[in-house]
Amino acid sequence: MNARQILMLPVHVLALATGAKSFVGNPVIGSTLLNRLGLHVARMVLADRIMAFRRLLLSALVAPEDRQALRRDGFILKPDFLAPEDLAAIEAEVRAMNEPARECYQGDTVTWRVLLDEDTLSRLPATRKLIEDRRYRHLLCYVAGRLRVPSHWVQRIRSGVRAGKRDPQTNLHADTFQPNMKAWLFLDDVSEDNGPFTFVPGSHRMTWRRVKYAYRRSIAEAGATDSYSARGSFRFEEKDLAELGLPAPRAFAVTRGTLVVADTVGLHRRGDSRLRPSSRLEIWSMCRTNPFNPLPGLPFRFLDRIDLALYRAFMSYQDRKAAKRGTKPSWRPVPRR
Ligand SMILES: O=C(O)CCC(=O)C(=O)O
Ligand SMILES: [Fe+2]
Repeated sequence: MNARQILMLPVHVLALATGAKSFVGNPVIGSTLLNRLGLHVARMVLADRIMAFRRLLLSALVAPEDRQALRRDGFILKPDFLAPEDLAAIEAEVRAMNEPARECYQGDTVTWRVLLDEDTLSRLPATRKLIEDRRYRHLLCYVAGRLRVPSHWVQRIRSGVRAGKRDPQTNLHADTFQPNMKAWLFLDDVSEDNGPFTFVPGSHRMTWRRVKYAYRRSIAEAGATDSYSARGSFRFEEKDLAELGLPAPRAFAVTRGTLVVADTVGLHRRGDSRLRPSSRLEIWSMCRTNPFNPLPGLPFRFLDRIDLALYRAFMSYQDRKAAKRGTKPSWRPVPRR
């Protein structure tokens, strides 16, 4: 530990009570000694049990078969989630819209996002109808274990559009140690050829094998492997699946209008795209809460605005930090056309 890390020690210790996950950013989380004593796996198992409790509290939000699907597979799959005319209306307005966006470059892939806040949704009535649809909200809330899911984006992923290494999202990984929610409502048909979302069914479960595997990785992790794993999103090899007793990954080759709501503590990746360039357009949502809070929060929708204002402030702070360094932030602003 250096002097700065010692001064910051109280903050690093407090961060244990949050979703902080970086083995290199936090010397307590990355401590080989503490992880030998079970720190990482203890946080993982506790977060798993707390999410199970929160989902239990919210079980009335969804149908029994949806609860079963999430428990069994780690995702809920809803083909033809929308009526054809609603889907067509969303597509038309999203393809035509001209909103401020942000772009992230990862390897040869560009991810483009428009945040669906109040202001933007006021110009996108069909999309707003989806975001306010109770059936949609309830599915997302249940998987997130939270009474509110404020963050939605229009997202376009284009692969093979710039010189660069392989898209890092195509490596099999778990986003973090804690159960959480991500959702994709696809506005393009997705085939094996344009980078389908790919998930290992059942891999979200904290089985004894997963715990043993995570224990071993947590001891080795502070700086030992790739930078994503070291920052707390473990990358997996296909051969690890046998050790974990898991089946082969399933690629979601789906038609437009399919909704997938998944717990990305499970193992997943973006499939390779054989089409060069390829493009995938979707309404994308995510929700990651404090993993150790046993309660699902408050249902008041006006709080969404506060969450989104904080999010925008955080992004502007990243912009200023990058400007000071003379670099670009990882999510670069893309102004209106
Ligand atoms: O876009 C995808 O198919 C998956 C990307 C991913 O790993 C994620 O969003 O966590
Ligand atoms: Fe991921």
